Amino acid sequence: MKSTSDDFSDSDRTVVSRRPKAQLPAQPFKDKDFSLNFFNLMVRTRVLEERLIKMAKSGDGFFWIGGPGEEAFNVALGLQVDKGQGVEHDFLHLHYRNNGTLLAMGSEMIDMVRQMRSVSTDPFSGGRYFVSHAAKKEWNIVPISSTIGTQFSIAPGTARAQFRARAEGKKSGVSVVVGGDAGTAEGDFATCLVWSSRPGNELPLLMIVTNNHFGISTPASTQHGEHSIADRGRAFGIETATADGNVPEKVWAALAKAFDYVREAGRPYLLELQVSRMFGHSSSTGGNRIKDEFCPIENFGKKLMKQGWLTQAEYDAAFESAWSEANAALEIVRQEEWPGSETVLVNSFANGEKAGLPGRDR
Ligand SMILES: Cc1ncc(C[n+]2csc(CCOP(=O)(O)OP(=O)(O)O)c2C)c(N)n1
Repeated sequence: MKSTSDDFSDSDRTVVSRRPKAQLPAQPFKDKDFSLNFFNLMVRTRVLEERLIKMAKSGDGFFWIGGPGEEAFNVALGLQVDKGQGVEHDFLHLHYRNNGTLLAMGSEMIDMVRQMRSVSTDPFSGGRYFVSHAAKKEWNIVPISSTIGTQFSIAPGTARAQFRARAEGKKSGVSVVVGGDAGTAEGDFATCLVWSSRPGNELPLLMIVTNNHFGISTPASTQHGEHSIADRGRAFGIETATADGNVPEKVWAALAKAFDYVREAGRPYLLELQVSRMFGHSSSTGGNRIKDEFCPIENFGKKLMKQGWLTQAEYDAAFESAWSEANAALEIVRQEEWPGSETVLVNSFANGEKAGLPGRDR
């Protein structure tokens, strides 16, 4: 997609978030260190995705899907979320394009490289699920689903637990659910709108639709009669907004406003973000760079250079350093083992004990 604007001047806002204020400057993109850290996380996210794409193409993996083009959104979400385990912290019901959110939260590239190669050391699924499908109990990251939209009918569950905690006067985070534009055609999306907005039972749930204007190869323009997807929330009395998800300052501000609202009001919020899809849908559609797709990293890099905070040499060095990290991760992972057949039922709903295999939990 084309970004709606590359004007960065007036979108900074005071950050009010559950994260300790000391960790984040009040005007984040006026701070050089914060901006460069944000840029580096975007670069590491992009390089990780390109490393994963090459793995799928060169026999080190089977299939690729991920989020190149969504770096600005991914990093902003990862830095704003209240990370932790249990209802006191935020729950994340993510999409399969959110590796950058995990990196911004503190995951290592090697975690995703391991899942791509399906090795037993994969921290998310022990080599049993495909790439970009994280799950991490310690950070409330609910297993990512490859059936599109289903996260929207699951997310009200954690939001409901948080609603109850709030009603009992306990500390509570919020739930965040992320999905694509095409996924909003599923009944799960309607379920989410209904269940999050029942009068007297409104849920602390932030719904985010990343609109890249395609469902695999179906243009969104041929599917959506509504003016914007966010408009659908209005019929349910849900606070809504649309924003440019490609410009760090804008997506940061939009997310901060949404998080503040959900945390403070304990009510749902629907945020639609316009994002790019820089390598197409997945390896099944080629995984090749799409010409003329707006690149959030090039754009942000140019802005940092204009401000005198980054040189072209430093820009290039950021990519080189990220590539060294990604390549080193692959070298390690190539030496690791695939899971044995004896673990095939671990963490599944099947009763492994009957088959003489380990039970449900490790
Ligand atoms: C229930 C279901 N139907 C169909 C598919 C096949 N499918 C995989 S991705 C996709 C398109 C998703 O588009 P969107 O929701 O806009 O997300 P994007 O991939 O563009 O981020 C489809 C139809 C699926 N995975 N699950």
